[in-house]
Amino acid sequence: MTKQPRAYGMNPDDIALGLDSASIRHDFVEKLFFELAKFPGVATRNDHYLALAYVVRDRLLHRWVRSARTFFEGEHRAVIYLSAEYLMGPQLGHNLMNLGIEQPVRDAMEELGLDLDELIEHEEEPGLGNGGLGRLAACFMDSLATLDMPAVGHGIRYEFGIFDQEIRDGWQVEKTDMWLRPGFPWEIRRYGIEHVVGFGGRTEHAVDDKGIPRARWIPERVVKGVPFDTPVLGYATGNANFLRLWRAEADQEFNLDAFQAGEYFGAVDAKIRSENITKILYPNDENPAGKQLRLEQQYFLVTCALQDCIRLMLQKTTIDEFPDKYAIQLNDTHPALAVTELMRLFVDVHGIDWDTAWDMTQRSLSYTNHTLMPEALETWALPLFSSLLPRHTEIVLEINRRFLDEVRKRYPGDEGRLSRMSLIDEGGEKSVRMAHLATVGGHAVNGVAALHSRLLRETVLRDFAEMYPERFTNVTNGVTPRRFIALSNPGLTSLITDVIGNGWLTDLERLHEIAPFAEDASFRQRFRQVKTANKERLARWLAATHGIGVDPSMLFDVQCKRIHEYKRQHLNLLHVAWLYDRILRGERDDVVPRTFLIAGKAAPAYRMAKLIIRLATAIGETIARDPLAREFLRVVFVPDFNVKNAQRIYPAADLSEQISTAGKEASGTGNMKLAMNGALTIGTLDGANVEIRDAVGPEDFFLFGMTADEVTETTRRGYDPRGVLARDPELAAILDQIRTGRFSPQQPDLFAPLVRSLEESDPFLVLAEFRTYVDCQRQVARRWNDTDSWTRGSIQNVASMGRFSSDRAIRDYAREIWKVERVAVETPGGSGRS
Ligand code: F58
Repeated sequence: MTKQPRAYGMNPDDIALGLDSASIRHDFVEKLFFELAKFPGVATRNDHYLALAYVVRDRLLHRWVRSARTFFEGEHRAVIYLSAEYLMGPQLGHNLMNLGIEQPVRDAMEELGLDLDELIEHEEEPGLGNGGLGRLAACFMDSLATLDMPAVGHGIRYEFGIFDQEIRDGWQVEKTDMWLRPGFPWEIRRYGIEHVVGFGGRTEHAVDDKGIPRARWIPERVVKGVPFDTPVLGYATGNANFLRLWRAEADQEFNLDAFQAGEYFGAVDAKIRSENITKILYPNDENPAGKQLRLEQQYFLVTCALQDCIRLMLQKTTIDEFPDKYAIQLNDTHPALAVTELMRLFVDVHGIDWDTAWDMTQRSLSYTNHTLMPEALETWALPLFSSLLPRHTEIVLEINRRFLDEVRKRYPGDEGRLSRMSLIDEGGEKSVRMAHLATVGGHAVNGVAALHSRLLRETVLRDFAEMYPERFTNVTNGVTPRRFIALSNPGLTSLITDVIGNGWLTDLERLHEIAPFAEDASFRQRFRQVKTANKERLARWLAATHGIGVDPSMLFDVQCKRIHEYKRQHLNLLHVAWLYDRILRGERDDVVPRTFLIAGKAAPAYRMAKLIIRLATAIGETIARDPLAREFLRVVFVPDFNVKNAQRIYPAADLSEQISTAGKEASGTGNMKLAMNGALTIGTLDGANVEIRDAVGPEDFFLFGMTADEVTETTRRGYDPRGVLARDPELAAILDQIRTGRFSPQQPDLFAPLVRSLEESDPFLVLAEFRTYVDCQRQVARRWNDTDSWTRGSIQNVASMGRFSSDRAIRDYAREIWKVERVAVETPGGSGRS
């Protein structure tokens, strides 16, 4: 036990920090000087931002320390969220909101001649994720904290997050994300904690003094994992959780042997190799990269997180209580190695017998699936897996042997089922099926929307759902209304509060109370004013940062998400090309002035996605040059879609494009964020769209396209896009125009590969659904012309979004899967709940 000073004669609660503007101003100047060695006059905007962030961080530490103490001292089960990605978004504005100190801080800055909004704007976000999955993890962290549930999110502190996207000559260009360069003031490195992570090497098997067989893993190399914690404040509560991100470091700064032998560079090499593990986030959204470094990242995350859980609990209790202490959620299969790692820690390190360890592992873990697309399901080639993780390979094979025995007992003689269910895929090169491992190794599996969970049970995990039906559940995704309404759309927030009072941000079903106001003309007018102001704000930003001019009186038709063929941005673009053609031909009935805003990143190696971006920019340029068409149409590709930019776009949207091929989008969460901000959706019956439509009502949702079952049936029957083109000469003509350079006169064959892919295979039924989509867009235009009716629909959308709060999703997980409860954190001046 290290010697502790006698509580330093005081309690942390005694260190009071003023929340008034004078104290904030004083501390700000002090931080500028003592932390940054700057003083007003020579300080840069970044210095000002950092100084303010430190001032704010000081003011949230009490909550953090108090929450940590409450959880540590109590007998509670905590949630451990394991995710390879978190897209937290900018922190400053969010923390000010949650601390409730925005006004005094604004005043303090003003008194110093600074503008708080500029400092908030200055902050770069940590882009430690690709898209929906990473942002979901961040929304869940927000809700866990707000619902006072003890939780730690474990992840990877990538030095370089998702690339920044620039558009040059109409093409996507990737720029390295340097989020740590200006300094990330929110995190605190925990110097006392580090865990050793082994890779490669061999195993040894021996019998110990008690006659029990024991395995020993002798890794070939080891690295260290060190944690950095970022606080996650709850809203309207004194609770604060944290995100613990792990960075890899060399185990010894220099390998001494190599150094002494004069191999200076060899020694440095080893250091660099270790640190590479957490260098960079893989930028693929649906297709797993399959690279050794990626597997190293996954194991690194899992072992650091699990060793850390064990370290903490052993300070108070014994290892057998692990499942009572922790509910561990696997965010997709990226942390699925937790199954084998827990078994290794229990059996090899803590000497627990296999059966007990297996029971403990299963009771602790549960798994969320986020995709049905076969190519997106993770597998690892067995040779790679076993060379990197020899002991885990033995464990997987043993789990598999026992599991297949069970299958054999249940379904005697069913060889087909055995090979389908095996954790090892033996068709071709052997590989480990991570989704099977995660399903077998836990007690719950969930999909992320009702349709997706059903398809999961009926398709990719069908045999498992048959054998373990009680394991399968649905938890429909949700998003946090604090970031995606309160922070992004202050105008809407105060309008709602004006009519229904406070409290709805933590009880989102209460949004229903605004529904009756749809019939109130003056409310409708105020509601429209908010939307217009948001559109103007976006327009100002587009003009100032990208030199793009848009007209806020037009309908803002928005599709923002990763670029992927299944999401069908090209279907959207075909509609634009069709509108353009009609305008040129003078057929303008049912055409309303629209600005199409498209945003999203393409995986750097995904050629078709990059070509879709190029098509969007090409159509945009062509229309902008055409004096007639530009009166009716604009296409704007908004560069660098990330959380920060999303917060500008969602509040300004009139129409939300959710047009994936049914059965392909697991849930979608942008669909929820847009509807919460009053956009009407045009969409297919895919993912959570189904539930959004149920909530909103069919009148206020523009539905088109096949059901997931019809899509399956169409493909099964042998879909031929050429048949569609033969029946629809207008569509064929539009494809011809794109193919022959209408939008790329300098390079007429630029889009030939895209058109060819649609004509020859069209795996996502773009052509098959073109006509029904265009017809549905005509209804959109007609509805837009009736401003009052549109506004009613828009209000109805906001009013119906209560279910899609991530608070509801977290309550579902807590009740159905984790069995955790709210733990009130005592705050000196009351509960903190308002
Ligand atoms: C997304 N998946 C789903 N994966 O596509 C979306 O429907 C769903 O709403 C969301 O998860 C949340 O459940 C997704 O974003 C990734 O980004 C992975 C990153 C790592 C490689 C594999 C894909």
